Amino acid sequence: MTGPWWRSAVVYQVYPRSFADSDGDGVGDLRGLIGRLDHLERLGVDVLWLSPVYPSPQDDNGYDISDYRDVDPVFGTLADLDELIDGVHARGMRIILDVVVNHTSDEHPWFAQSRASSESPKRDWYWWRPPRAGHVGGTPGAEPTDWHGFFSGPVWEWDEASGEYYLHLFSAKQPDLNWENPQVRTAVHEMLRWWVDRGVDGFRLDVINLISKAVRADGSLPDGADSPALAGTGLADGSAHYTNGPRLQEFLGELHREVFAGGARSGDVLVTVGEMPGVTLPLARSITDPATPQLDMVFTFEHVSLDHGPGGKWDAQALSLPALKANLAAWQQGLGDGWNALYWNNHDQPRIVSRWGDDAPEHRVTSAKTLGTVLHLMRGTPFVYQGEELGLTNTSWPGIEDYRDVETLNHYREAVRAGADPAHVLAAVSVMGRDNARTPMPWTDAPQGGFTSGTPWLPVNPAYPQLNADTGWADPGSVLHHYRRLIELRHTLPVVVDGDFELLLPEHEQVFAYRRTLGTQVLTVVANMSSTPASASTDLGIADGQVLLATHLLPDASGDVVLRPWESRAVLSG
Ligand code: ISL
Repeated sequence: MTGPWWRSAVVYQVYPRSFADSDGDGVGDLRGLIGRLDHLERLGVDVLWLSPVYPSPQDDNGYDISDYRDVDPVFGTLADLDELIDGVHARGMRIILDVVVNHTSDEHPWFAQSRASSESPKRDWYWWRPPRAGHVGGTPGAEPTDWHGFFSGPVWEWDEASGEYYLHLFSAKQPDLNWENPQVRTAVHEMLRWWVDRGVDGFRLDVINLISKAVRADGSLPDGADSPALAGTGLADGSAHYTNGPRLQEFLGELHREVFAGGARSGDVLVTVGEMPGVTLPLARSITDPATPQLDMVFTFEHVSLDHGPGGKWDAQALSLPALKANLAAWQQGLGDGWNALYWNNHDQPRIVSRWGDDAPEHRVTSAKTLGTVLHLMRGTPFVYQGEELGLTNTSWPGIEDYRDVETLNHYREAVRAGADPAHVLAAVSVMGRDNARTPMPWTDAPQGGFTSGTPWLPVNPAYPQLNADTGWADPGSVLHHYRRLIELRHTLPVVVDGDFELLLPEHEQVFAYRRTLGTQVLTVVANMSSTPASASTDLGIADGQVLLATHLLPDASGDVVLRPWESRAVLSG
């Protein structure tokens, strides 16, 4: 197989708060994770992506960092993290850290110094702006721009003491760093090199396409555009002014030169993946083009936005399979020399088996397997999010008081204040809320799924007595073993890594089919993505091939393709 090691790798994301708790405080930790590395090794993944464990007030579960060079006591110590890095390496795997450098916590010393006075040498490390002309600071409408934040409400927080506002695209406890200031960039480079020296193999960079803001020559920022999703909030969509901004590629190129080009301590190349809400395909192609080194991969949000309605994320609608196929195929074929990051799930997305599969008892296992097959046999590096390999489902609770996620809680408050029916908002939250992804990992059928001996910070999925890692390992027909085989196929079959991609049956409403070709090797994937039987009149040429993986025992039928609900097959010929 050609190219750097990460082209044939599979990444496994651990959200440490929900992975494994070693000390009974109900929150997962590093020692818990160290004790579960066998699970990852057995699954066959190559890379562990660790969501943030740095010191943090935990306003956004660690995506609000108050010290970039230590570990929060809730997760353990720096020595535990060193041990994790060694433990991962000893198993022949690698580890990448999640770094959040678009913003810090408001409790980071940088921000404390910046806030201390308008004369502070660090004042300009963040975005401080006076009230809108003619308005009194701290009153509604006085914000420097009318942008709506990712976590509801305005993106500006009034600071009475210094008489200015600071910018926070996320929660008020996550002030945005000012990347225009070269000192900020140097500080970020130094911090990242410090982690490389400690032995990490790369980074996942949080919302990294938001770091360049469209600031005018006079220092002002433009107002946003009207959006139906924001009706009733009095705020506008400012994303055009902070997404994929004018200096983004310059900053990324500099990051590459200053940090990534140096490689890992092991002497190997590092791997980098940038989270990029709102990234376009041409931009992703340019960012991941090895000829102009910036990042190795980016996470697109296009496919996971296809079920958003006119009201946005909280207005979910049915997925159109032809639209999903068209989008994924465009990314498969449109990245040029760049490389895809393939994902269905992470800690921000609802569980895929509940979202686009069917989590009813008769379809959960097959739909989870089929979704896995379709994703893993495409071109790119697949990312598995903890629990996805078990076919873990969404969970919902009766009242808003049971939810923990800052995005969900803020949205609920804002929507209800604007007049929405609380039951309706709660229903939307149960479908799309981020806590769906954050219920603790069920390991065994013991109380709390073996996640903790105490009370978990978020309830365990009630299905845990049957749906857990132990039962998965014990059953050769489980989703877990299916994922293990998919990962093995990537490691053993060059066509999975390097093959060209061709979408078949683009208009079919139920069937997702594609062909990968490398020389004479042809891999065909055919999947019924629905809960009813599907047939395709076309001969897909799979009758004579070798079946590599199938959700069902093969039917007696020969050439014609008739698929049972959620049936899928991967067939190799040539
Ligand atoms: O979750 C989302 C869907 O509404 C996104 O808006 C999400 O906030 C966005 O993808 C950015 O995510 C990343 O940065 C956030 C953090 O809360 C997320 O967990 C992280 O993945 C702020 O750091």
